[in-house]
Amino acid sequence: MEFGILGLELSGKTTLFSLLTGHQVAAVHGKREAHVGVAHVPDARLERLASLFAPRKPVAATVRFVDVPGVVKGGSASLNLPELRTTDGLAAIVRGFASATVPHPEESIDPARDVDLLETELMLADLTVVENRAKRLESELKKHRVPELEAERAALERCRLALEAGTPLRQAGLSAEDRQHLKGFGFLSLKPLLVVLNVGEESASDLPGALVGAGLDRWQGRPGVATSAVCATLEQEISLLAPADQAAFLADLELPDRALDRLLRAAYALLGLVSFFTIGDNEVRAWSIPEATHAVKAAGVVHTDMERGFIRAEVTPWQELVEAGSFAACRAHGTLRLEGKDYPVRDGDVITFRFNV
Ligand SMILES: Nc1nc2c(ncn2[C@@H]2O[C@H](COP(=O)(O)OP(=O)(O)OP(=O)(O)O)[C@@H](O)[C@H]2O)c(=O)[nH]1
Ligand SMILES: [Mg+2]
Repeated sequence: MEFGILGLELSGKTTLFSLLTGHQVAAVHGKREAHVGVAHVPDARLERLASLFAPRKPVAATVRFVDVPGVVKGGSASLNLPELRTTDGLAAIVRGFASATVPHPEESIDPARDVDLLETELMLADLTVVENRAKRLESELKKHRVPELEAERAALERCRLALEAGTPLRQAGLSAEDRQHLKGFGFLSLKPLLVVLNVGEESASDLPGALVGAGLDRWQGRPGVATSAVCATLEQEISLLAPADQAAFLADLELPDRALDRLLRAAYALLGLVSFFTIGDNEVRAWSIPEATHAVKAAGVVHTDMERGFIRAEVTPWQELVEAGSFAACRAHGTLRLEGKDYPVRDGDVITFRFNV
C-alpha cells in the first residue's frame, strides 16, 4: 500500500513523513523532489504470534509514503509528480498550528479553507488530464471506432461534467466499469482522502475537539474521506524516545495513542484493508490486503508461485492459535480449517498456503 502526503507549503508534511517512516529528512523548505519512505505497521497480534514461534522474527506489514513539495494555489507541479499518481490514497495535511516564525502561504490559519483549496487543486489537475486525453481520443476515434475507446470517452465525459461542477471524482458516482476505464490515469480526486489536521501543542490533549473546532468534522462521512489529527512536531519528538518512555509521555500530554498507530488505523479503515499472518521458516509476517480478498489472491501477495500453484489454504484465527499454542492443537480442536481459492480472507487469519509449481 502506498500513500501520498500533500498539503500547502509549510503545513508540516515533511515533519509528519519523518514521524511515520523514521526517515530523518531535513525539512528543507522549497525542495522540489519527492521523498519516499516506508512505515512499519505496528501490530500487537504479530508480536504475540512471533513470541509463540520464537526465535522467528516478527516482520511487520509496510506502507510506503511519498512526501511531495507544497501545493501552490493555481496550478501545482507537485500534483503532476508520477510518484503521486500511483498511490492508493492521499493524506492531505492542513495546518492548525499558529507560529510567528513559520509563515502560512494564505497568511491566516483556516484548516477548512485549506482542505477546500487542496481539493480544488486536485480537481483542476484531474480536469487537465481529462481534457488532454479527450482530445487525443477524439482523433483516435476518427480513425477507427473501437467500442472500448468509446466507453472510455463516455467515462471521461462523466468525469469532466463532475469536475466542472466542482465534484471530486470519488463522489461522482462512477460505476465499476467507468473506474476500470479510468484506472490508468491515477486521478487524484478519485483516490481515498485522509484529511490530517496538524494542531499546535495547546490542542494536543483534545484532538477530536480540534477537528470539530476547525470545522473539519463536516468532511467525515463523505464517500472516500476520513479525518484525523496530529501534533506533528510534538509527536515526532515522542517517537524518537525509547518505546518504554513513550507511553508515559503520551499519558502526560493526554494523547490517546501514538500518531503512527492513529494514522495507520485511519488509513487502513479508509482503504478497507485487513491483515493476515504467515509463519515462515525464519519469520512471522503480517501482510495487508483489501477486506475479503480471495485466498488465491492473498497467496499472490506473499509469492506469485503460491498464487500460480495454489492448492489450498490452511486457516486459523490468530486468537485460536495463541490460545491453543500450536497448529497441532488447533487441528485437534477443529479450529484449523482447509479453505479453497475463493475463501474471503478475514482480518487476523493465520494462513499456510499449500501450493505446487
Ligand atoms: N509549532 C509547530 N511547528 C510545526 C508543526 N509542524 C511543523 N512545524 C514547523 O513548520 C515548518 C515546516 O515544517 P515542514 O514539515 O517542513 O513542512 P512542509 O509542509 O514539509 O513544508 P514544505 O515542504 O516546505 O512545503 C518547520 O519549521 C516545522 O518545525 C507543529 O505541529 N507545530
Ligand atoms: Mg516538505
